[in-house]
Amino acid sequence: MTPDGVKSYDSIRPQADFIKRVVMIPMRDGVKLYTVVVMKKGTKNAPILLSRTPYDAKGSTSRTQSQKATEILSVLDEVFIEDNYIRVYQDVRGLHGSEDDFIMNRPLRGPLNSTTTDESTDAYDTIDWLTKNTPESSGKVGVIGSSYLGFTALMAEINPHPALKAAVPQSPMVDGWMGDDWFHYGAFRNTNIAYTVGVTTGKGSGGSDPTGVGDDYTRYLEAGSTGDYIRHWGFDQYPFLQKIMQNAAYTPFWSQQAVDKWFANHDLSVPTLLMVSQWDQEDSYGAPAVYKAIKSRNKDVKVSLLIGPWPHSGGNHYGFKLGDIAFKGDTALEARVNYIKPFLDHHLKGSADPQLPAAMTYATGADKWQHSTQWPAGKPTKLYLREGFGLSFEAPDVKLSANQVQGHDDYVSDPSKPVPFIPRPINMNDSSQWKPWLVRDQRFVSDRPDVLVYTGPVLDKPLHIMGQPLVELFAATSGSDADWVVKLIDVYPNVSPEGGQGVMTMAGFELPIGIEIYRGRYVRGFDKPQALTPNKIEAYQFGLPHVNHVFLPGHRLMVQIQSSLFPLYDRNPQTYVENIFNAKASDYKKATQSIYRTKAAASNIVLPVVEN
Ligand code: PG9
Repeated sequence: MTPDGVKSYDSIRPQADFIKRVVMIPMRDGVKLYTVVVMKKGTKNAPILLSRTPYDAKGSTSRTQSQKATEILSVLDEVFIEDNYIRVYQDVRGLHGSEDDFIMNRPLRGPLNSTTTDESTDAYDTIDWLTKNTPESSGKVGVIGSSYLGFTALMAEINPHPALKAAVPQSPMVDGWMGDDWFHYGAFRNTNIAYTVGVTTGKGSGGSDPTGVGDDYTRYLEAGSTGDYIRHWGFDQYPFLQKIMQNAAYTPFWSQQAVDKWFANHDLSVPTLLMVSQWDQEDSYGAPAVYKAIKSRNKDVKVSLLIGPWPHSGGNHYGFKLGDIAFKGDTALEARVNYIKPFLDHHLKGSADPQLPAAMTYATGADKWQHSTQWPAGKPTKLYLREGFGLSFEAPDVKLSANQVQGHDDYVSDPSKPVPFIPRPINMNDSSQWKPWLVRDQRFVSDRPDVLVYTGPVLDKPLHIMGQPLVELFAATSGSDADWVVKLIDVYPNVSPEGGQGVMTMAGFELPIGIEIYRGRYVRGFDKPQALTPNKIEAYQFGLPHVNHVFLPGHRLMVQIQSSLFPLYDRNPQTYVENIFNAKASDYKKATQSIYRTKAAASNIVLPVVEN
């Protein structure tokens, strides 16, 4: 009998082109994990491709009620299942069909986990069992998966089972405070409240948060602080949300579970292809951070980074377009066929070595894949904010006048009217709003008085960047805390080549190439929040997401600066309070923000420019 109470899936689907087995795999502590094994009939001497998921192994292997393997599995799986791979999905400990309790991003055994198991031991035990109990297997295993599954793929590489021969962690959750799901540089991401409630309710089948409907902008604003929102709906009973509220700063709770720190201190033994999406609205931080950690330990280790023009996990779906941006072909299929599969075929089946370069990235704007021997590939080049709301590669020569009137641009940030991250009404659970938000035309906020807009001249030749743009912002606030949001934008020419209504969207389009937020209180250290001195200039430095983009002739560079991105990120009260989750209504105050562009305080973005 399978755990689902049927004798065998093979016996109930005699016409199917696949075999499906459901097994409960025992872990070292006796806990059994629900696992679905799928392969085409006739598969033999085949590698196993494993994904360990919080998103329902049963659902992941029954996309439709079809009798064809390609139709019950995901789009990602097609190229593998058609070519003699065994595909395995397993529910992580505590979710769906698996036994025990669920711990979000279960940390490795150690200070944060006093049990005898973690995701790395569960991967080990699973691989051990699968290789011994799957007669069709060749004994070689690869792990793959995006996001939470990317996290479990990375965990499998920690003290790996000898049969694990290759890993493809895609947009893995690596450091949830620094820049993956939970916070970005200290600003909390409200989207995750609903996620946490959904994933941890009813062993993962609890659905979304029961908070009613309506514009999220209004719902979160009316609630007060994010802590008030969480308490109002009773979500403070969820252990992970409690942990989040207790660990608003970069405490050991976050630093000790950051997966890149493990890779910075241990040798990599499993061939690894890391992936991230250029417009990854959930986990833009993790893959490049792990790549950097591995290379900083040993620059000769063969590890590759693949960046595609997708939203989060987009490499596992169709990659023809994102929002209003269209690409030349199915960029996601191209990545699977040209890079991921040859990489896995080599390590799992002994096929020819595709000799993947250090980085394979899709140049948006130029619409082509490019190979680089190092990442970042561009040369750091400062793009300065200039007087008259201009941008230039020439540094400003302005001195701050004695009365401080010259040399800065100001705006008033009012926490009672935060800048929306997408046009209202907002429903963060609506994937049609959520997935493309990072490529949303920014004209919907360009005219707000609390958004500063700096624009460069019309380009007469292409400007190509490959790497991570770095923000160096010299700014002051009249308050005692502040958030700084910086957006690097590609402004399309204000022409509509075909003239008609239908193509007007792209005339003057303001395409974000990177958007990031930084919570000012951490300027002296992420573990050392402190009140800002009103009107004192501070230097804020932080990275935008990694990109490969060509700004085409006729286009212009733009930088926008603002102090909120609501309700995706919680509001900064702009008055220093110890823990923003507990800010009171009276703490939320307007503040005047000043962005400096003088010789001594020359705000800029360091662009990784490639000379073509
Ligand atoms: N990035 C995912 C996630 C979202 C929110 C919280 C935790 C994880 C994921 O897609 O798995």
